[in-house]
Amino acid sequence: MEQRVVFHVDFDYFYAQCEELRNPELKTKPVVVCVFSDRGGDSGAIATANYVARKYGIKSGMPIRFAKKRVEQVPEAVFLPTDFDYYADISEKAMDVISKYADIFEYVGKDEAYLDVSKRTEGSFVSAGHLAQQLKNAVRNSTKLSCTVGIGKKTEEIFAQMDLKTISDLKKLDVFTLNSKFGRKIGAYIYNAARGIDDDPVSQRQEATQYSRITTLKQDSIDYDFLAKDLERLCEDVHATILKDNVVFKSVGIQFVQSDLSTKTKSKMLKNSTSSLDELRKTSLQLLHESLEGQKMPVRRLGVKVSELSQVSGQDSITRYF
Ligand code: DCP
Ligand code: MG
Ligand code: MG
Repeated sequence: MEQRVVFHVDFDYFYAQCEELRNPELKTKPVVVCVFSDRGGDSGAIATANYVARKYGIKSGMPIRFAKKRVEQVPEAVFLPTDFDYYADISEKAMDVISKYADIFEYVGKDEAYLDVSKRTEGSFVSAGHLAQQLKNAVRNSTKLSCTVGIGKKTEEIFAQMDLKTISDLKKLDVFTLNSKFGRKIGAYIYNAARGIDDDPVSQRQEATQYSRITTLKQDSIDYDFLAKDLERLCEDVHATILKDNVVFKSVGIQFVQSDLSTKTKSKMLKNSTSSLDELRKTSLQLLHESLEGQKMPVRRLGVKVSELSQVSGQDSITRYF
């Protein structure tokens, strides 16, 4: 097999960096971007934080209340709500630039992509290094964003701390040690990659395979009528996307995140594919009814999902409009 060179590109502290872009004064302050839940107050979690805030131990996924505690003594710390449309705009511009540097471009998410550059670098890591630098410059010039290409600075620092210089040093470590340093996902990846096991091809992403919506309830509950109200709203939301993307679905599912944060799901396959809101609503409510039988633990978050999708082409079915 010819030498493959694949870049992993990831924007640095993405949402927080976007916030700094439109308000450069933030740069020297701890900036924390929060996903406030529908419950009001400080209920919710941290989406991300800039590196100044991370020095205080603030990180993604942390409850907002904990993060505020960490910077109690830092009056200039800034807590902002997410602005997804704005981040999506910036991401789109940057991804446009980045994709020009790839033979094959795989979009992973708003702040992440894989680029197969084997052809244009002729498998040379030296020319890949130059290409990576050009890519970073181009992204910075067009959007002012900074990004990381390759394994990244933080991983490099951990490798240095562990006195790891070569792949054969890395190979001497067992997967548990790696997991404890890098977390399970990255630990396992490094363990395999050090052994040359990573043949995942870079490929353009497929169309969506499911649509889902989830919401945090105003209060934990096992009351059918209370849950049904939110569920109907979620169905309408999902349905709007289905119409926009012109797809039909054959499977409907609902999801509970219970008060102890454990998850419960239930789904149903329909006889025929459909895009009918009525059918979506009816099936979800039936699933809700069945799921609540014998349910003891209150539900904290409620979700709905449609899958087994197909694209509608040509003539629309009459049910599409109901
Ligand atoms: N994100 C989120 N909730 C999480 C993790 C991430 O909402 N638990 C969002 C906010 C991040 C974005 O996704 O800005 C990208 O995630 P990354 O894991 O790439 O994290 P960052 O880009 O924020 O930081 P880094 O510089 O470590 O890549
Ligand atoms: Mg990132
Ligand atoms: Mg990322």
